[in-house]
Amino acid sequence: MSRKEEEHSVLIEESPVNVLLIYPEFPDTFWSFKYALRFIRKRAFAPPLGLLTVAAMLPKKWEKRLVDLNVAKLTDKDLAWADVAFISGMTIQRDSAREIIARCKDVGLKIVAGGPMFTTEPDAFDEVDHLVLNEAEITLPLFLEDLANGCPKRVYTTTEFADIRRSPMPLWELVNMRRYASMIIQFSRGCPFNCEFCSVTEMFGHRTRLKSTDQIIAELDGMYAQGWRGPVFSGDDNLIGSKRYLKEELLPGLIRWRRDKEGVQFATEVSINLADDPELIQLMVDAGFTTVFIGIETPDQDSLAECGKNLNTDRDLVADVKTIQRAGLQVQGGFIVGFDSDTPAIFQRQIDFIQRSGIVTAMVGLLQAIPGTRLYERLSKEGRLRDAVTGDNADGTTNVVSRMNFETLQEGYRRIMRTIYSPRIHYARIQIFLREYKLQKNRTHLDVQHILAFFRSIYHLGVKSRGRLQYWKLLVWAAFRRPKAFPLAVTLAIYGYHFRKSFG
Ligand code: B12
Ligand code: SF4
Repeated sequence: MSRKEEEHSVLIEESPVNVLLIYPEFPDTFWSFKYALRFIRKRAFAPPLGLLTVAAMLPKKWEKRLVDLNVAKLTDKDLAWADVAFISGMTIQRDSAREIIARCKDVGLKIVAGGPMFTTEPDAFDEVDHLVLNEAEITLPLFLEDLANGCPKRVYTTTEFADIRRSPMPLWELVNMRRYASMIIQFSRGCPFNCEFCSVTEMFGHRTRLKSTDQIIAELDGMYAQGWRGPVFSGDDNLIGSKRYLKEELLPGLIRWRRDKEGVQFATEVSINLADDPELIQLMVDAGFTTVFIGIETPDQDSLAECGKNLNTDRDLVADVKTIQRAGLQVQGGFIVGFDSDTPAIFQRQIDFIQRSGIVTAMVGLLQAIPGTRLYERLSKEGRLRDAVTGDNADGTTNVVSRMNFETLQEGYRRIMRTIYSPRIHYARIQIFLREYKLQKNRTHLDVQHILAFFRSIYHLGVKSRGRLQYWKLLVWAAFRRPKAFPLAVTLAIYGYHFRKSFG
């Protein structure tokens, strides 16, 4: 047997293989919700769905363990137990992934890696033994087959998109649900639109691929059977890419499923044209959706045209957001500054827009050019790229050589963040939102930790923090004017605390 064959023999053997599925740690970011999660004593937002899905595709007789570094430590014992490590991750988890890879190598563990970061920058990880890239539904069986035949290659990749109706049910049993604030599923992948800066269509295609309703119900049943009664985030690129299927199949299916269930509510990502379809919004609300994230990007028409976000042009975007809020969905928004068409006036316009729309959770970032996007190609031709992207589009960095003076852009960006999350503006925005928002019946699932979170917020926001007076004003206002939305007002106030802390 050659040395190479020997190296792989441990994986080919008929005896069970111990697979350690490792998810790297997120740094402290907008979406980490680190400071907010402490209030409800949770360690992370959601478990790594990619790894749980991959785990379900591995041979049944293989032993599997998940170590999500966002909720647990990777111990030497874990590494000693394992025969092979399967690592996933987004670009933002790069540093932690590198540390994990080094530790695996130190103890001689074979490494198989996949997921968004490895797919976008496969050349950056020489130490990885096998890069199983793109969607594992296509590439993993090829790797497993070659492995069984004793000839696994280093890189597996594809230009095809998987039929996700064949994706297996994620292995929920590997997850300690108590450590997470939310569970996660994925109804669909892909988006029909073509925004210049967006990497979604490059990675997941323009055709919306949906799981079947039965498949989704089975996933939810699995989660529910394991005791989950809280929020469920659906990691869609744009859930409403196929409206007919949603209206005729998925949403009626979810409505039926939720009839005898407690507590489960959904959040997802959609495009602004949801506002044009009151029937669809109502069905989503009836199916248990409470929150949608929408890429608004900018109120500037020229910048929208520049980035090809045609679906957002020539609309009254504030009115659209309010239509969705009035129908019963909270809108979170993504915003970008640094387009070629932007002038220094954009900073105040973004602040005004965010405030008027009552988008309490607004993720604002500098325009970044992600490899593989049309923007990256254009700027590369124009010689306007520098550095590598950090992977966090809300950290105030960019690899784009901007048309606007860079110091002006950075200072303007900081001003937006400082302003919209200052206690006075943020608490006022919560009120603007709650005045519009149609709260659904029985929507709020409160457990002991949520009640304790309220008392913790009194200490941290009402006693210790700057802005305590505004915090008390918000509580009094909510208690008298929107009593049923009181818990939501507290939750949103806690989010603001996280955004202030993580923005520094
Ligand atoms: C849900 C989600 C989130 C959740 C994360 C929940 C969690 N568990 O932590 C939240 C909302 C917190 C989030 C935040 C962010 N996200 Co996000 N997110 C998604 C989304 C919409 C779905 C991810 C998902 O669960 N998919 C379902 C699973 C089944 O798919 P998957 O993870 O890709 O796994 C498949 C393959 O990749 C592969 N695979 C995955 N892992 C492995 C491992 C091995 C060993 C193998 C063989 C295969 C394999 O097989 C799986 C099955 O096909 C994706 C877009 C998308 N459509 O995937 C973006 C996406 C992952 N996010 C992205 C980004 C940039 C971010 C943010 C930095 C900011 C932002 N733009 O939102 C933050 C960073 C997070 C943080 N904490 O700071 C990018 C990542 C790009 C990159 N190169 O890293 C994506 C791809 C969207 C995009 N194109 O812009 N996100
Ligand atoms: S609508 Fe959103 S997901 Fe679709 S291409 Fe544009 S930015 Fe990407």
